[in-house]
Amino acid sequence: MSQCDIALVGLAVMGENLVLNMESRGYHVAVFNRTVSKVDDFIGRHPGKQLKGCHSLKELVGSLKSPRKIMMMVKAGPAVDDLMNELRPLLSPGDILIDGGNSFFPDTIRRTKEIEQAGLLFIGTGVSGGEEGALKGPSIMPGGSPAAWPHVKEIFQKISAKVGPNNDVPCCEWVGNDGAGQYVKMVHNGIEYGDMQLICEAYFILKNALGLTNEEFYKVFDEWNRGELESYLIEITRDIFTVIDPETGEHLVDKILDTAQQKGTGKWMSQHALDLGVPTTLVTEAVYARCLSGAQPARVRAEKILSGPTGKYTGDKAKFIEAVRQALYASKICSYAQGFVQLAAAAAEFKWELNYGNISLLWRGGCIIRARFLEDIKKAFDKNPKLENLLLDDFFTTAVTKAQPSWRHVIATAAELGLPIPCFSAALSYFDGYRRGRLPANLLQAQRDYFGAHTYERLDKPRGEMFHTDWIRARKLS
Ligand code: NBP
Repeated sequence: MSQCDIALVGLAVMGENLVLNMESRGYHVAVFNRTVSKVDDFIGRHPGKQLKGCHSLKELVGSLKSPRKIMMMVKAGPAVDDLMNELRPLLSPGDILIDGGNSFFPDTIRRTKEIEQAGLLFIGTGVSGGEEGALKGPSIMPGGSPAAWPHVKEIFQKISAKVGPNNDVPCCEWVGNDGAGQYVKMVHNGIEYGDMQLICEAYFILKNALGLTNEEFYKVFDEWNRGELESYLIEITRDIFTVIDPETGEHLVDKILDTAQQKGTGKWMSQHALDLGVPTTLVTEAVYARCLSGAQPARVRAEKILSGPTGKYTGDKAKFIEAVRQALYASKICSYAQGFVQLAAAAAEFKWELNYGNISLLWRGGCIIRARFLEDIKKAFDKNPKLENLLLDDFFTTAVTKAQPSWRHVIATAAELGLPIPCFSAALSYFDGYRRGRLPANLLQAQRDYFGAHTYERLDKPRGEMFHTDWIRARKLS
């Protein structure tokens, strides 16, 4: 019976929840898992649903309407290629293979090409929102073979998160060719690293400079979540401060080892920023902050040897909390500005036609970085689709200008009190560097030319005309 609308392979946490989401929107879904016992277990746990449990890939493929749509939700990496190799001989021209895992975008570029050469269509899609998002409505960022999109558009948009005044605008739109969807998901994850680290730095300053209690943190984050910082991450951070450890009766957050783990998508974004030659400094600092947190035993040893300031902030408490809020907002704007600059550089490199307003809308709901201010980003790109940098949009120029005194005060105070805030500082350095028409690279070019005859351009001559000086002969020693 060829009646199922779509198939899904990989019944782990994401796959199971996506299947249930699709089924709840009226789709007949065929499912398969490498460990076949999990198929029967899953079907057994969900009686009466429009699901078809299959015990082989052949059975799965045979149960689908044409063109067949098969979504793979398996561990990113070689598992995807192995599964594709098993599926390919079972498929017919025009059938669509969809990889919904966190695949590295060069793999998606390669797979799109391979699959298209075999006469099939490929989609590599970012899916964000974790377990709950997968079930109730994730943010979906599809890219790959454009001809595949009309066949999956309805299903994807129906299962995705919705935003807008009537809650009917799907957080799912076609992103672009081959690896574009996975790239946008990677940038989403990198920005997520930056957002999380910025929130942690705000927490660290307020905890150490003012000595806020967890009850006070709840109120601060609750307040922040009512304004321009309103977002999923601020909301869950607020709620974390309410949780009590049943074992000790104390706040759970204070019992957690300060060593952050990572799965690598933030690192991928930073690595590719370096390849592209764009300064995505906040995400990179956020990755490094996790690395330094991981060196916890070394930090505990160093703490006994290296001294520094230990004082508290002595000024007005409420005003300082507001200053930290503004510093967080301005830094977050810089982080997103960097993310969109990287997207534009990648689009130029891979010849993707990205719609930046749509991308900000994809992140508006369902995903981890969902936030009110993505609406403002969408407006900025709708106003000017070729906007060079978010900081140059009137709304954001005004926002950072307004926040500037507080932003500088917070960073100066943190430096004086010896509190590390790498992402706040990176944001301000980026802002100050970007707004300067003249930077010290004139001296750097002189150094390069001095030791390596690398030549330099001159301010007073046409760009591209190169000069060299014999610095040893020319120097004047007093
Ligand atoms: P996992 O990433 O833990 O993968 C487990 C699934 O992959 C199981 O169904 C497993 O089958 C299957 N699998 C493996 Br491992 N090797 C296979 C192979 N060679 N052939 C066929 N199947 C194979 O699952 P997940 O956490 O649900 O994530 C799925 C994808 O979604 C990943 O790429 C992940 O990065 C991405 N993602 C996850 C989240 C999240 O919150 N967890 C969020 C967004 C995206 P088995 O049962 O036989 O071992």
